[in-house]
Amino acid sequence: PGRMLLTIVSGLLLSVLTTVLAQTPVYRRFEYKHSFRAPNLSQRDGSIPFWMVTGDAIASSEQLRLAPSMRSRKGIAWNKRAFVESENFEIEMAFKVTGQGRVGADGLALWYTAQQGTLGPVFGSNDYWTGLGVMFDSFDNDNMKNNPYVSVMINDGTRSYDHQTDGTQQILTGCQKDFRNKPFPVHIKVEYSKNILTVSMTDGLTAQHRFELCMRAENIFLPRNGYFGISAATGALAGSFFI
Ligand SMILES: [Ca+2]
Ligand SMILES: [Ca+2]
Repeated sequence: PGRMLLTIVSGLLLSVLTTVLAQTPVYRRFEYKHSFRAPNLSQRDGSIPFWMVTGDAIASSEQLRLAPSMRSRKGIAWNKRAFVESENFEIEMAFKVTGQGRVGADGLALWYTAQQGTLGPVFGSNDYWTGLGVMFDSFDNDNMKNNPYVSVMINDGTRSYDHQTDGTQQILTGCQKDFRNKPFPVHIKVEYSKNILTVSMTDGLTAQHRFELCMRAENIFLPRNGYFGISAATGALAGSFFI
C-alpha cells in the first residue's frame, strides 16, 4: 500500500459581507453576487452563478471540489463581478482539506485581486498577482517544520512567489495552524476595514464557530474594485510517495 500526500478541497462555502462603516452600529449586508453557498451551490450544468470555475475544479449543488486527490492537479474559481459595493469587506469561507499521509502537498488559497486569476503555479493560481492572497500552505518546502501554515501575502504585481522558502521573506505574516483532516469544515474569516486586515479561523474540531485570531495588520491598501477567488493545487511531490 502506498502513502499518498494529497489534498482534496470540498464542502466549501464563500460569503462576502459588505460592512457599512458610516453608521453605528456597523451594518453587514450579504452580497450574493460575490458568494456561493450550499445547497444549490451550482446549477445543473455545474456552473456557479457569477463565478468562473476552471481547471480541475468541479462544482456540485453541495460543494466545490477545487482539486482531486491526485498529484499535480489544480483548480480555481473566480468571481466574474468586480467588488464595487464597498471599500470594506468580510469574507467567510468553510473548507475541508483531506488526504492520506502525515503531510499534505501544496495547498489552497483565497484571493482578492485587481484582476481575475488564471490557472498557475501559486496554489493553483497565477503568479505576479496584484492584491491579497491568503494561502493555506500544506507542504513544508523549506523544511522549517512549520507547516501547515497560513500565509498572508500582498503583492503589487511584480513579485514571484517563492515556493522553495514557503514565501518566508515575502509574506506579511501568518500563523501555524493545522487545517487538514478535521472532522468539521474549517472556517476562515477575512475582514478588511479602514485599511486594517484581520484573518481569523476555527480549528475544525467542533461544529461551533469559535474564531481564533491568525493575524492582524494595519495600513493595508488593497486594490479597489477587485475580484474574489479561490484556488487549490496538489503537489508534484506527492507522486514520489507512491509505492
Ligand atoms: Ca509550501
Ligand atoms: Ca515551511
